[in-house]
Amino acid sequence: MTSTETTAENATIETTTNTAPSDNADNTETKGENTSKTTTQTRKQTPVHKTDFEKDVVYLYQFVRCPVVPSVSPFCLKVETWLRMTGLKYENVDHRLKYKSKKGQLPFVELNGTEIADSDIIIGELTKKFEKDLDADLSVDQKNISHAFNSMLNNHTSWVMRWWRYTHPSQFLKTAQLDVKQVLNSKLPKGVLQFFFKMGFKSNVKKTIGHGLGRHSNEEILQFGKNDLKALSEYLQEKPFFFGDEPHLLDCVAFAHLCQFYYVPFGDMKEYMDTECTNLVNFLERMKERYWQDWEEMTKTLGLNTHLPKKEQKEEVKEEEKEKENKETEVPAEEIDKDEKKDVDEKKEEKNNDEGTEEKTKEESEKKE
Ligand SMILES: N[C@@H](CCC(=O)N[C@@H](CS)C(=O)NCC(=O)O)C(=O)O
Repeated sequence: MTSTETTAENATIETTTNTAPSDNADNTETKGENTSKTTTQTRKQTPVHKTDFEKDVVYLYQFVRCPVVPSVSPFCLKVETWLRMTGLKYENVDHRLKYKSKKGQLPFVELNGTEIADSDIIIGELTKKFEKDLDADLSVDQKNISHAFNSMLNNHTSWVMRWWRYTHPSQFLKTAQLDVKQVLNSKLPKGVLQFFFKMGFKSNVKKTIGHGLGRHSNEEILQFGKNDLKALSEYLQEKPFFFGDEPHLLDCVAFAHLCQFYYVPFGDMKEYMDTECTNLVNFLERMKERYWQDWEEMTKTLGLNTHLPKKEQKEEVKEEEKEKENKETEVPAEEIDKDEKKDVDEKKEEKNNDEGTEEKTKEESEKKE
């Protein structure tokens, strides 16, 4: 999911993000100890959003929570799972989709006044800085297998899921039980926001065509996804984790992506996992038990920091209450279904004429701007 995809107020977001000047890490290294006065003075110069940071605490910027999975972004879920696996101290920043990284995406983190963007780069940098290599005990062969599976998950498997979400935005909203007002952090009526959300998602269909995956038939794409699941399932066998009794980086990455297939199901993916890859389903449960004990609480309250002691969550709860007060008219389910039918018809059109699609989506995003 992207900020471009999810926000009707994208222009504001771009502006907010881009006002931060370029890297100034040395300058900010000591700001954690600053008084609030100094913090205010330096805010304009700092390249980070969190100016009153605590030294060596990782501040994670990601999407809002969702009632069926902690994040509908596998990349955000990957970073947060990794932070939990390594036991590093971290906090989610409740930025209400205001920020993207300087590379234009989520997730990103801030550490000691410096931004680190991209899930793989975040994990790589934090691994070095805190000496938390989850794969330290793996053989060279195992590391290469891990690399190959990770690349598959990040660059192929995830596109199957993206393709489905982009081509079925209303169904995605319904399955993920997302409250579009909360996701977009807007007071506009829900119907208007759903419209923007759908347009944003649909404008991304062209990305799947650019990737190559989106050029295939629905059946072929779903089969590609199943082939990836099967490969993972056959490699996992009856082991608790991919490389034996203890989890490694691949377990983290696989968990983040498989959650999207199983808990925000699309096509017949969930049924496929339940019948053909039951070991993957058990693996998800195992990971949840070990690292996501607050899963129920977080998906119910949508709290970003349920891993922190209750006192530290207080401010966030207040924000959520304010948000609830702002809730407005719901769009009836039938409306969503009607829209979805339209989506499917439009998808058929898109498939028949790639160039036409690209023109159309370009016009849509121009209109949005
Ligand atoms: N390679 C990036 C991928 C992250 C990514 O695709 N993030 C999406 C959300 S799931 C995003 O923010 N996209 C914004 C965009 O592409 O404009 C990573 O591993 O962090």
